[in-house]
Amino acid sequence: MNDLSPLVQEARADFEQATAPADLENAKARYLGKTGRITEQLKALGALSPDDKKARGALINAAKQQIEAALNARRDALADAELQTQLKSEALDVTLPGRKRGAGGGLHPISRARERIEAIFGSMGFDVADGPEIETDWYSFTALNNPENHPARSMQDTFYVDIKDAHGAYLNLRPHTSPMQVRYAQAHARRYAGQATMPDIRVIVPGRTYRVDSDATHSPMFHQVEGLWIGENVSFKDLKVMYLEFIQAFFETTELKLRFRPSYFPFTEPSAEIDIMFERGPLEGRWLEVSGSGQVHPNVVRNMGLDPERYVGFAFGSGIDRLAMLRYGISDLRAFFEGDLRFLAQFN
Ligand code: 2U9
Repeated sequence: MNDLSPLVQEARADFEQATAPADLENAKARYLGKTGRITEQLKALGALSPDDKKARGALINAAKQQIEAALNARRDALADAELQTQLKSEALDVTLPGRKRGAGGGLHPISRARERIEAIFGSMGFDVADGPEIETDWYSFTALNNPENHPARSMQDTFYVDIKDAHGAYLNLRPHTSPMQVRYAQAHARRYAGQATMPDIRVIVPGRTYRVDSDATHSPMFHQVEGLWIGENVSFKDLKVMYLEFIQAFFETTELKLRFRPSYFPFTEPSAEIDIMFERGPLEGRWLEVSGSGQVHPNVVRNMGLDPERYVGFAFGSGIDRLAMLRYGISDLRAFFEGDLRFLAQFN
């Protein structure tokens, strides 16, 4: 009983086994608590002689100090381990990429398609014009060889505004961008009136257009791009070459075929639908209608203020939405107009 080092060893081992602070406090009580083993030893001192009490007391105190030192060391170790675990669980990986704020918006796929179209035609010497969406009857229909009460008007059935023009006809939401081509051509003709020669009219008009139509492939508001090339020496050959150039640039491939298929439009004669067929890729092997076209009708040339005996040319019209659907592989037109950011964000 004289040697207290086995007790100190036992306490040390006991403390080592404690893996949680509560276990350690229980182990402490077994040695230093009210009925702990060191406390018992101290209590037993009372029965000893003063000399023995002094010697024994010093031994017990030394042992007590060693046990307390072991206890504190273990407390520190446990606290340190707990801190390490906490640090690990709350670790911040500063090498991770930061969380970005939203991209802050981007171009709509239809705008991207329109910009591509403008850039391509721009590079081929075409001007880009913009004009009113609310039009008069004359510009939307009559000037385009589509007289009042003619059944061909139903091809461009549109919405009307409850306001009448100077001739008593209701204003309309333009069913195509052609009215602006007429306005552009008129301005061009006026500018060069009386001069010996006039530079060719070469213009595209992209913009919003309206029809009474609504399903997976038709929207009451849609986007068109129409082109016009008028001059003294313009032929269908120019249309074919120009259109092939455009479509190859737009789809970034020369692996496609072009086909002109006879059609009817009031403002062109002869008229043709333009179909393309990809020789590769997901749309391979199917003829796809991408545009209408034709030689501008002499009546329309006259309505521009030009002599149809002298000036001829061609026009074409495409749905920008349709071109964008083909280019980006979209099957439902309505996705363009629903404003779903999960759809829109894919294009930026
Ligand atoms: C003027 C004279 C003639 C433009 C043309 C088409 C044929 C045509 C449709 C294609 C798909 C409209 O968006 S769509 O539904 N357009 O088929 N457009 S020729 O002819 C003009 C334009 C202006 C002064």
